[in-house]
Amino acid sequence: MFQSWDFSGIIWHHVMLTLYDNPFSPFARKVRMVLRFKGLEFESIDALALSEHDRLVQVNPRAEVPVLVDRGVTVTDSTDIVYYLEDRFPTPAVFPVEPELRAKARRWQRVADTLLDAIIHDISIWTWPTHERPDELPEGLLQAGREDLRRVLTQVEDSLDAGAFVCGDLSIADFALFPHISALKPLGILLEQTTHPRLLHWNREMRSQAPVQKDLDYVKHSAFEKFVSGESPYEREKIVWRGDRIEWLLAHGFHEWLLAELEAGRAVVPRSV
Ligand SMILES: N[C@@H](CCC(=O)N[C@@H](CS)C(=O)NCC(=O)O)C(=O)O
Repeated sequence: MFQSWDFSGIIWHHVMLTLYDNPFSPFARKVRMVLRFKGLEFESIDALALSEHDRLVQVNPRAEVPVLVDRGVTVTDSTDIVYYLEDRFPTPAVFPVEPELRAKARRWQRVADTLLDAIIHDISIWTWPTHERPDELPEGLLQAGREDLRRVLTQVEDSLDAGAFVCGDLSIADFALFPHISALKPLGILLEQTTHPRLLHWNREMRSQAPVQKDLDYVKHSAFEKFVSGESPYEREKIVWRGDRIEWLLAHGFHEWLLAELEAGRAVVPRSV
């Protein structure tokens, strides 16, 4: 590894990092923002493209992105990847130093990854440009999602009392939350100045950060490339349902809908080993 400086003053580490990636995955987006925040260059493979499936299974039998490969070390799961990157490239850090703030950052990463992701995934599949759904949203699902989202967003609003970012300085909590918060508007869930002034301010601050800006551009450019100017390279019918996303459906009584999806072969679960 060697280091160099560009004119912006950022130290760039030249290492061979490969990210099994996908432009639209919130977990991959979190990892990409952390990589860029740390000034790391990486090679990206859109591993959810059907043509890359076999390569993805070789590094992750669950066939999920993101996966990071660094000098023959393979790390799966976005949170494990973030821990690995923090250990290997400690500065700039994405975890706060104080134990209390570290616990807060870890909690928000978990809430973003397991709860916000589940709600947004489960209510949005009918809007995906990849899948042509034969059915309509089951009655009550969108409302249940909106209610739970309101509750979580109020908690984020309350936790933004210390400054512009969730844990004071920009941290993993912000990078984990951002992909989900930025998915709300397309779902018609708007943050209001009267109820969520701090979140709106946070959203603006986040969008002005270089790693976030760069990722938003990448997502936008990829959406055009994959869905407008070319033919979608992704799966069109099946949806892979992992634990948290199933749990949220079951918690709201949509087991019959899920069963019908499983029976129709449209719902599948990840391979466990
Ligand atoms: N816990 C995992 C979850 C990763 C995950 O759910 N990835 C989804 C994309 S958002 C995936 O690869 N799904 C497989 C598929 O859609 O084929 C992490 O944090 O990395």
